[in-house]
Amino acid sequence: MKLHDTRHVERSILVQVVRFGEDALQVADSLLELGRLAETAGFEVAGELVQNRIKPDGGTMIGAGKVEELRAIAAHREANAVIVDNDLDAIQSFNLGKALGVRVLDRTEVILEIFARRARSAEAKLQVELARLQFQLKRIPVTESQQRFKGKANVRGPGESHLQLRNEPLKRRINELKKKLAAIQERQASRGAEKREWPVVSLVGYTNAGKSTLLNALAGAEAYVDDKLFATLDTKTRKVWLSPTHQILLSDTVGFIRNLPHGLVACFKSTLDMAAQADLLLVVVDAAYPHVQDHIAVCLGTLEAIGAQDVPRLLVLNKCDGGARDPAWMRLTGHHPGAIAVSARTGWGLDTLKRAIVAELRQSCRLWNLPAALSRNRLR
Ligand SMILES: Nc1nc2c(ncn2[C@@H]2O[C@H](COP(=O)(O)OP(=O)(O)OP(=O)(O)O)[C@@H](O)[C@H]2O)c(=O)[nH]1
Ligand SMILES: [Mg+2]
Repeated sequence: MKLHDTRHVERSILVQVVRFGEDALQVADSLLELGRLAETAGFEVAGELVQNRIKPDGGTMIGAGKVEELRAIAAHREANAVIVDNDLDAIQSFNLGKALGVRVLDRTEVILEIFARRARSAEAKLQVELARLQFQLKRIPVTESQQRFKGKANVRGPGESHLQLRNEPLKRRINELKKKLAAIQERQASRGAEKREWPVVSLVGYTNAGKSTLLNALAGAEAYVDDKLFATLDTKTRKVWLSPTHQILLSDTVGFIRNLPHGLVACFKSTLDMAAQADLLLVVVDAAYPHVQDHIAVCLGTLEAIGAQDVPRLLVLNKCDGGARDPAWMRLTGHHPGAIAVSARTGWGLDTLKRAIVAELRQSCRLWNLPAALSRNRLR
């Protein structure tokens, strides 16, 4: 598949439709986050348009009047792309693109674009290609002839068989990719089963919370860290000694984000399965972020979506650089009594975190209740 050429910077206008009753803070945050996503994907943000609607317009999401306004803004700001925070369906995307004469993307497409730029390992590349193709399949260009049939669900339009033909190669490639990914997953599962002599602890959490920095701080590893969303797509696992007698395998994972498309979650299944099968999850959040509760809620929702809701977990409030007097920690401690505050950057709180992991695994992990296995492993 030809990826869109993003070597030159595109100027974009962000668009958000706010529905009646939506939480004002959450939608404002979502728009800010869209701006960061756009910049990470290589776009410059040249303006914003927010519209309040009772419900999105079926044809263009924003309705004819706003389309005109948006076209004027895009022309005035010399923008060549429009990025919509809400999910567009095939018809809305087609109509908006046609009316505006610029490239139109929604949140999912921007995330896909970032993933395509970031994927390094063969597995991550396959996962991203699968996600893009599945997205493309949903968005197979809506031709004008098809549009005429919109709303007449039982009418078989002339475009339909043509469409089926166009879909065939896509579907074949999707099946091929799924098979390749399943084979990789099987190999990993058998290797994982052999290696599973130590408890597995997975770092999960909102993107940019500091998971990779924490892995590096605890394991002396060199995972890629960046102040960008979705810096990590290729997961790393490292051995970490928590005490002279307790070792764990600590793994990094791809970050979570609000409205993470289900298709993407499914494509990163093998990566996220590592979290679902872990003995303990460290749910890492950026405590300095003002609406951290929203991020915690997104994390818990995503854990449920990947079937990891029953894995024991510890909440780790990262970026408490001010130590015990850190304002974020002081603000949150009452709300999350079991949480551990740390600063992966300064190292503050890491010893407490290690002790908490040991205590948690002593209770829940079968491996640590087998002294013979432990001493055998220690001799290796
Ligand atoms: N101030 C401060 N910044 C931190 C801390 N830990 C991480 N960061 C910064 O936060 C940014 C994101 O860190 P990463 O470790 O890449 O975050 P991540 O959770 O792995 O992010 P993704 O892989 O994108 O999901 C980087 O700029 C880090 O330097 C911390 O304890 N304090
Ligand atoms: Mg990372």
